[in-house]
Amino acid sequence: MLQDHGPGQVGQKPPNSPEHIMVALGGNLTSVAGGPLQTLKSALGILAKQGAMIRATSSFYHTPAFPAGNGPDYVNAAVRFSADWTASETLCNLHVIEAEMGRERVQRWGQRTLDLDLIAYGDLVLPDLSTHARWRNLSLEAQIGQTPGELILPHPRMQGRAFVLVPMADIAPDWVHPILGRSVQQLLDALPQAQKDEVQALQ
Ligand code: PH2
Ligand code: MG
Ligand code: MG
Repeated sequence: MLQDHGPGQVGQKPPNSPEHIMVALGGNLTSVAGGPLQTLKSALGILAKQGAMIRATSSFYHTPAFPAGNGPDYVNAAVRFSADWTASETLCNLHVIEAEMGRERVQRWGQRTLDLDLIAYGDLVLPDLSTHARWRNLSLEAQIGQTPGELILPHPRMQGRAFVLVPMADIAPDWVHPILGRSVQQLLDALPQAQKDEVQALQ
């Protein structure tokens, strides 16, 4: 289900305008706000209070932890907004929300109360094409062992993850990846059906 906020926001801007700041939300532990669903809803409330103009929010989805067996199931969602923030200011504001929800950065890809990943900031590519390609093409093992010290945009793993692309297809199916040249819907269509079937909308 797609929820659009505010009058006249739909269809007036090209799909890759800076209106498209997009964040993936995920959590699989109880936070100060409650269970993961409540945590994600609270995070959206704080984001709006910080000054983000929310354009669309996805449904909330129940997803098995990735890699398989890596802790409790997640709730995942995605949000699209515009804001008077640079990409790095956006990242800082997301970290503030994670901290408010009691997020502790202990283990890479470990369990977490709230994970807010900046997926895209319009068409912006950071830091450059060759660095982006290196992060995008890392093996799964290397991905788990390495954390980039700088902001990489679009998120280097968005194209391979149904728990990111299914919610994104609710909020921006026509957004075109500025490097891969494929829309969110096309990226999602390319994923194995079994992966997509694991992502189930909460009623
Ligand atoms: N996030 C991770 C690692 N694994 N699995 C699911 N289902 N959803 C996530 O958001 C997720 C994950 C690292 O951020
Ligand atoms: Mg993440
Ligand atoms: Mg993260």
